[in-house]
Amino acid sequence: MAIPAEPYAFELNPAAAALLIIDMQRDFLEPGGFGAMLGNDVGLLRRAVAPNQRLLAAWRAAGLAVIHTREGHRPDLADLPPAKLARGGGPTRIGDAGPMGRILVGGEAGHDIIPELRPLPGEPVIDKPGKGAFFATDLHAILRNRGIAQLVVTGVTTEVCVNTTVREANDRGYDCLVVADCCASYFPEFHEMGLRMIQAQGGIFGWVAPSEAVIAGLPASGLSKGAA
Ligand code: C5J
Repeated sequence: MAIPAEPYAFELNPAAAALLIIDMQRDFLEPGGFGAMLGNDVGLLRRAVAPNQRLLAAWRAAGLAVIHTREGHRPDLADLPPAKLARGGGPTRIGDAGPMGRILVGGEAGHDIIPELRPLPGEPVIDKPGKGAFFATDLHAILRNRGIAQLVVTGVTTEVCVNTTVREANDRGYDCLVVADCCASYFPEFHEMGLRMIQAQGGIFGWVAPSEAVIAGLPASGLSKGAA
């Protein structure tokens, strides 16, 4: 099915496609989380919640593969590079105690995916220590083992973990379709530029489309049941 997209239509092969939802975590999206403690307006990120819910429901109804990611670190912070810990220079750091537990630490409430997009059993959750979902994770192996060649990518933030992951995926040979209204940033101008960078130069990193175009392009039901 050809999905209208920029810079040109994306040929979706449902049996070889996965929905990859990046870092829709409480620490980034909820008041009291890491993002908010850094002074960001989480309302800007929450704009992507309802579109993600609609796309996820349609994707699941079609029986296609879903993968979620979470950015975070071990409780002992052994996988946290000192440079990442120090970055920002402010008083609030990864591993510090916050209203939702230790910031960006696995097992803490803030590290979890928001309840609106809770993963179902059988949907892999990739825990990643970096911005890209391929760095220091088994995502590439999971995708290859399932015959996935196309990634429909959503999540936060557009210019950081979404863009980094799409670039990593592109270099590994995946075709990426980024869903514009299912991504968001604390900085609207970075969101716009992040999307433009992906589709520039004939789709140098991939394609961009709105969620309604993706939903309209999904098969009626159950094409690849068991693939997720
Ligand atoms: C950030 C992310 N922005 N998921 N993480 O630090 O984009």
